[in-house]
Amino acid sequence: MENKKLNLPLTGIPTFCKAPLREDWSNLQADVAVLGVPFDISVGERPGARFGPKAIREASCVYALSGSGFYDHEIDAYCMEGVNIVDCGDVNMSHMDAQRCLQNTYEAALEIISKNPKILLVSLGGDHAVPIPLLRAFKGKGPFHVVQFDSHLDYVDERYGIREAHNNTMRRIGELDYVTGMTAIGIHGISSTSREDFQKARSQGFSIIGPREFRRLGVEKVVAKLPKGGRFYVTIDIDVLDAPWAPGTGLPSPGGLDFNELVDTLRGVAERGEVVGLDLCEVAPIYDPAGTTGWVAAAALVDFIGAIFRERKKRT
Ligand SMILES: [Mn+2]
Repeated sequence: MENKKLNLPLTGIPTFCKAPLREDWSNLQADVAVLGVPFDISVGERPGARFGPKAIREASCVYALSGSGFYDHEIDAYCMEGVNIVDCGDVNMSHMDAQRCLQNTYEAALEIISKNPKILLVSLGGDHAVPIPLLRAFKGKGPFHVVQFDSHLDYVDERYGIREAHNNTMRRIGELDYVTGMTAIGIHGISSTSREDFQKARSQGFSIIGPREFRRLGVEKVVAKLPKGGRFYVTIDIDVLDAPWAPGTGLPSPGGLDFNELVDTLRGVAERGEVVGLDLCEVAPIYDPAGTTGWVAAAALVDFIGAIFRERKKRT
């Protein structure tokens, strides 16, 4: 009897897409480095996003890579064909010290992208404060435009003396001199960000598109608002999706985008320019007994990574 190990989704160690685990980041020799950031100390409401990386990785095992990718008949292409992924494991979390966790996140991201300059860093949050240290680590990768998919604008400057929580993210990112512009897509519902902060964001050139405007324009015209041939960092807060799509999150948000709207826009971003990095945050599986949110997040990431490398191939 043949004793070859079957690489089935339900067997083995659940790394992202069952990619090899690499704990030595000095020479990764891959296209994509996946990094988990199980941090959820910055939320003011419901924690649980620390379990996000595990939930996304577990769901992603259904996309265990064989090298040939996955056929998508609607675009007649193999998603992820030839894309070489490694899973770098998780950032060290010191559960008594939020600042140290964010510092560790910065150092981990910096180590991966400085030692592997061509690699695409894909980070799995964690709450949405995680992009603050991530984007600081991208200082050598600028200039670029940040595209945010989110229900909330996360543009609060300071509240109760707190400046680096998950509702301060875009404010802090906008302060980086190598971030040349920002576009927020899907912002909806009653927000934690005030009218004054929305006005301030717009006055600083932050383009904000809610779901109603998104649907009025359609994906193509939304994408056309991004700089053509630009370089993009993409941050996805899973609560950009309508609440039934992503119940496993701290602040489920009715009135959001549906899955195809998110994925089609991500494909559009990949087509529009060069994606230099991305993260997906706020998956909190403890609120989602059906486990759907991790699956939705994994599917969106696999589709987006596939689109990025498909477009890169077309450009070369
Ligand atoms: Mn957010």
